[in-house]
Amino acid sequence: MVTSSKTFLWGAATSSYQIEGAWNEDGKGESIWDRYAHTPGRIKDGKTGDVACDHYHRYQNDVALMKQIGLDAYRFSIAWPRILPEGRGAVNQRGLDFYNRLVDALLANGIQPFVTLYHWDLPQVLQDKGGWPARATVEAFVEYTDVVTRSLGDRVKNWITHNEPWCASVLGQLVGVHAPGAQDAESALCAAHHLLLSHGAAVPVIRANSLGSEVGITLNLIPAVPASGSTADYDAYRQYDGHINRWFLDPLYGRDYPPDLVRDYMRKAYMPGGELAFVKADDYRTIAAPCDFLGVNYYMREICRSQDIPEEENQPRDIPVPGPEVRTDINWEVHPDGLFEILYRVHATYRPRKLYVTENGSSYGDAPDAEGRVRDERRIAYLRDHFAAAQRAMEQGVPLAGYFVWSLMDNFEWGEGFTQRFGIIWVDYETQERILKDSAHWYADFIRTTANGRE
Ligand code: GCO
Repeated sequence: MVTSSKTFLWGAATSSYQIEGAWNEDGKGESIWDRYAHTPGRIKDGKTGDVACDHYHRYQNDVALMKQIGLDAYRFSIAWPRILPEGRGAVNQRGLDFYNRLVDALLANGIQPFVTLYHWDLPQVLQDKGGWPARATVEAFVEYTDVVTRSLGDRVKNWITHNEPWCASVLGQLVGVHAPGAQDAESALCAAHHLLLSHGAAVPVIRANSLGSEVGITLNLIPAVPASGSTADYDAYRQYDGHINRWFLDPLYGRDYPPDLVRDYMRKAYMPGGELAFVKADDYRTIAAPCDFLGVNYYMREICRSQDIPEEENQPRDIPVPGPEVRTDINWEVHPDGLFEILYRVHATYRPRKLYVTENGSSYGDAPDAEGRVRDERRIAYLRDHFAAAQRAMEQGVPLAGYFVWSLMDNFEWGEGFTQRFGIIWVDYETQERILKDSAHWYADFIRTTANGRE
């Protein structure tokens, strides 16, 4: 498998709360993830991101490891409460300084920074004023974006406004398994709308402050299939696909919210104040601001089975339940074809100018052996097969421009704490020692030889 384009970027991704630590240093304010992780019972292993990978203090060493792997690009996120501890207003220069140093270190090593502005660590003070369900948070995000892009915009040329607004709204406000841990469908829909709106409102600010830069948003997209040809399973599929994919893709590409889902949500009384009452004049136009790329995070497919009728009346089941042998340690099915499917579908339906796989990777717990080597063959196979699926999509005309492996290093996996290891670099959380896993060596070789024909 050879990716022919000379400009294709091979990278790795992380996010601020998952790796930085230094949760209350140098003037940083509290984030909703600090508050959530500090609340007993929220995180599986009872741990927090207070220290995590201590990347805040070890970034130079981490950039050197990226260089050793030969990464073209590195995707990371900025912790809003480091920059604006009060959410708005006074700027904390020491917070900006950290990201300036990081960006300079990356550029000095020939690594392009891809900056995510929001990977879920909202300042707690803004949560106290209503968080994403409150429309005022949109303005706050635009202010924060302005501060960050004025400071870094001369050197950072790739900006991602939001990471996975579905997770930030649905997991955070409806299911309650992410910060802030609310369980309220009405506020989840408002939060989703304000995340999208703040994306669109931020786009022109980024363009003005960071000349010649490219701007996009990252969605977690899940290709779904009905488990059978039954009408009930098709409807389960329609709802799932609508809820995860179309609810976000449609408005970003100028289509308003999908009417079938609006009907479902009205029926379930999820619409605060009546049908789409949270959508104000011009919101759709703002959300659909033309972007340069779409970031796709791909981890799994979903096989949709209706819960509405008894199993015995809903047969045959055409797609079997995938067995444990094809699952990673977090119990997600390994299904590389799904990456091809979702990239192709997004390209065919929405025509983004350019796409990046902004995250793809696997959780496998392989630990260092007696020689200190981490033999994570399953991760190598996972990456090889997903790279091949992306390659097939490109052969079908999908304008894919880069691929970011999740993750550069093992880190704090949200509600799972440190129980899941997604990294191509092993992290010993006691000593902060890093070890390049076999997958990192394989990736380094791949980038040097196969990819881009660089040798
Ligand atoms: C997400 C986030 C990452 C996760 C990764 C593995 O997709 O949920 O962007 O922060 O760690 O996806 O779950």
